[in-house]
Amino acid sequence: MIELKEAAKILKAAKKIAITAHTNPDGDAIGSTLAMMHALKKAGKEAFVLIDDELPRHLSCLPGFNEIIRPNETDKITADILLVLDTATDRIGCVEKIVSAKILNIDHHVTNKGEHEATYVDATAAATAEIVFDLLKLMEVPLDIDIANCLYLGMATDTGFFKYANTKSRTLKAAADCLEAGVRPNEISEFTEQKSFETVHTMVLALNTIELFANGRAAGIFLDEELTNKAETTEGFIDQIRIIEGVDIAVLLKCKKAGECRVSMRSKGKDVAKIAESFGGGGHVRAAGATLKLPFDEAKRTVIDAITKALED
Ligand SMILES: [Mn+2]
Repeated sequence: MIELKEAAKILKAAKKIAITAHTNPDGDAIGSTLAMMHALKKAGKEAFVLIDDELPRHLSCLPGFNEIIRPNETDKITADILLVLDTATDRIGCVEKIVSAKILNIDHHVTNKGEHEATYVDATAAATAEIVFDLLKLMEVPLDIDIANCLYLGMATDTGFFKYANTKSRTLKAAADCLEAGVRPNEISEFTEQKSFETVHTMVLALNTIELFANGRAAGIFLDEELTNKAETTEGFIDQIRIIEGVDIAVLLKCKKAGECRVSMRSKGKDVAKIAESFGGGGHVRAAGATLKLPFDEAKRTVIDAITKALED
């Protein structure tokens, strides 16, 4: 593990930087990587973003979104540094294999154990974008509107628009600086939270699968393959059930293809990172997820059992 000023030094010394984040990218993953791309270019470096996955359309408002490269497994890329953001290096798909560069890993996931020497993890940061905000200060790269939009979106999406427990005064101060640089919060919200009619309709169908368990202390929505593929995005679905009175853990299970389900959990207190880790996933105390290589019914049973057991402890 290194200090953040060491990370700033490493980046300052590099000329060509490949930037990546986790597959199944969220607002913080895309926001942080694009903010770094803009900042590094501004500092006179060659910088580009590689994401080995489809990109969510609701993030396409971000400046630089169309420059993100989806790499091929057969590509060979060399760079001075591979900057891995918002995840440990195990969730970056083929990027891990095709890029030869020294790794610099910056993350805020408590489950990141720092496999590489140049790893900086701040689990108290609400978002990786919040760490990037500090990093750019150390690198003396001033915020411009592009960087600010990317950082603001990263912080906003990881904090449920500044309402989850990870929202600190430090988060709001960084967000305030982004507003000073010209960010319009209403525009970011309108664009990223906007959903198609079909998606809202699918949300209604998804909410119909709701189940309360663990004596009412947990609620879940469970999307089989058909429902999962109907939904263009499931962003925000879980927020509709985490508000239920008495519910500590809200869970969303989706099954993109047969035998592979993705579970996301949100809690008001219980450590869901621990539950996610028991499935080989990870995350934060109050927001975590994992992929289960199980058929839908079995995955559902496994998730309900694990959450019920955790709430009994
Ligand atoms: Mn994040």
